[in-house]
Parts: sequence; structure tokens; C-alpha cells
Amino acid sequence: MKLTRKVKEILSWYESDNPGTKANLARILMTGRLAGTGRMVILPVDQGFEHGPARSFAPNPPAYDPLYHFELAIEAGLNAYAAPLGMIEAGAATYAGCVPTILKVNSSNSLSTTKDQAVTATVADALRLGCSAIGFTIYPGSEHQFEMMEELRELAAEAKSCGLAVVVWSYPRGPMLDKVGETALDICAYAAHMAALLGAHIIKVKPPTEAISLDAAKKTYEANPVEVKNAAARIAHVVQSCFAGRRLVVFSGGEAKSSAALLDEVRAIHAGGGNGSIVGRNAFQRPKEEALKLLSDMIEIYRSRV
Ligand code: FBP
Repeated sequence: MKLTRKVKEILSWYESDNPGTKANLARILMTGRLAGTGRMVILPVDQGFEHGPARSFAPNPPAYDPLYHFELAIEAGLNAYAAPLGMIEAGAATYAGCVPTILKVNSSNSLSTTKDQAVTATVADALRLGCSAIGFTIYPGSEHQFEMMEELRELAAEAKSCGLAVVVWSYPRGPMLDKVGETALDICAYAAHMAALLGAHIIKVKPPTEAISLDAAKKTYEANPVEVKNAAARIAHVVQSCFAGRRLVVFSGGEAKSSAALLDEVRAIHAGGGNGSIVGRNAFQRPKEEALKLLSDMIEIYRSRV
């Protein structure tokens, strides 16, 4: 496989990584219909843990089957499939080598009252299952944020030493943040930056809104305004916050919405220089043909010139 100039450039940003980790990043970047472009679309299916099986899969019952998600990612020509241990184990042999996988090594659930996640898989599991990366969620702002960051430090160091890549879901939540604050532009950029500081190769955040939430940041944003009404400018600000674009940043899809609304978000991510989308519910909660059409339309946007 010959790497494109773009992928070589991206790999050069990760100056401390060993060849194994770079090869795994390359594997993700060189797979699927966006291979070689530096853009990615990833399918994450940890919602069974996060929200429960019915809320996740009842809208499209074939999605109760873990193999469905491997098929969806492969048929759609996606870059990778991310899921917790049981989901990856369920199709590990059938789909070995068919699509890069990201093992989600911590998980939360909707029965919990605390903003925390349990470590539910190991680096050894990721290696045994042939995964390209581990995935880890932090909740900046939660009462447990520091323990989560310390867990990530240990798992990321171990993963990197074994040649795996590290994907960080950085989702601000906790007593200081209301619903608006969780996706406010300043908070989103801050959360993405913290993931970069923690050594993430790929950073996953929610698309930012036009709100500026942190009082301490308001003055700075007034003096150095970001065009908050423009979704692409907001994305560009998050990208800039990830080491001036030297880290891969992907944006989540959120709850099920219309194809038109999702594609508008994708256009903004593309125009703002984001590296792509990590879209779960908006993919697997649609009937498969509809999901394939939507994913194909997203990929076409990412393949187009800005
Ligand atoms: P969606 O595209 O379904 O939003 O998936 C992205 C994701 O990060 C999942 O990996 C995760 O389960 C979910 O969002 C968590 O969302 P929330 O914490 O808002 O419930």
C-alpha cells in the first residue's frame, strides 16, 4: 500500500510515535472510500452501553446483532468501526482484517448517577482482537475528571508502547456545565485541547454551538472574536485548538436527525477543516439502505474540494 502525500504529512505530526502506532493510524486513514484523503468517517456503536439496547437499536432491530455493524461499516466503505469489548469480540473472527477496529476501553451507562466511566477492556484485549486503536472517554468538568485523565494516561502509554493508536472522546459535563455549556464553543475547544494534551492521536468532540459559556473566557473571545454564527468557523476554531491542526479531529453525529441536517453539519466540518465524522445513531438507527445512502452522501462531501 502506497501512502498518499496527505497521509504522510499527517503521520509526520506524531513525532514521538513508534512505527507500529503510525502503521495503525495509516491503516485507519488508508481504509474505505476516504482512503488517503486525510478525512474519515467512523462508525461508533457503544450506545447500547451508554443509553441501553432499546433506545439504541429498537428503531432498526437488525442493529441488535453485533455483526450488523461490522457489515454496515464495511459496506459503506468507512475508515473504522469503534465499539466496546463484547461487540468487537462478537465479530472478531468473521471480520478479522476487514475493517480497522477501535476498542472502546471505558464505558458509562444511563443507570449511573455519576459522570464517570468504568474501564471495561484492556490494551491486551485490543491487541488480541487485532484492533488499530483504543478509544477512551473523558468528561472534562466532571467530579471524576482527574481520575479519568489518570486512567487515560496509563492506558494511552501502554497502548502506544504496543503500537496502538489512541482515540479520545472528550465530552465536557459536570456540575459547572449546563446543557448549553456542554457544547459551547469555548468549552468544546477547551475539551478538544485537553485531549490533545493527553496525547490523543484522534480527538472526538461534539460539534460546537455558538454559545460561549465560561465567564473567564468571555473577555478573551470578545477581544479575539470567532465568527460564532458560522458553523465552519466554529469547527475551524476547534481544529486550531488541537495544536493548530496537528491532531486529527472528528465530530460526533448526536441523536437521530434528518439527513439534510446531518449533511449540513458535515459540510461545516469539511469547510472548517475537521477531519471527519464519527456517526453512530444517525447511521445504525436508519434502515440499512437509507444508512448506506446517507453515509455515501457524507463521504462525497468529504471527497469534494473545499
Ligand atoms: P452518536 O453519533 O450516536 O452521537 O455517537 C457518538 C457518541 O460519542 C457515541 O460513541 C456515544 O455512545 C454517544 O455519542 C454518547 O452520547 P451522549 O454522551 O451525549 O449520550
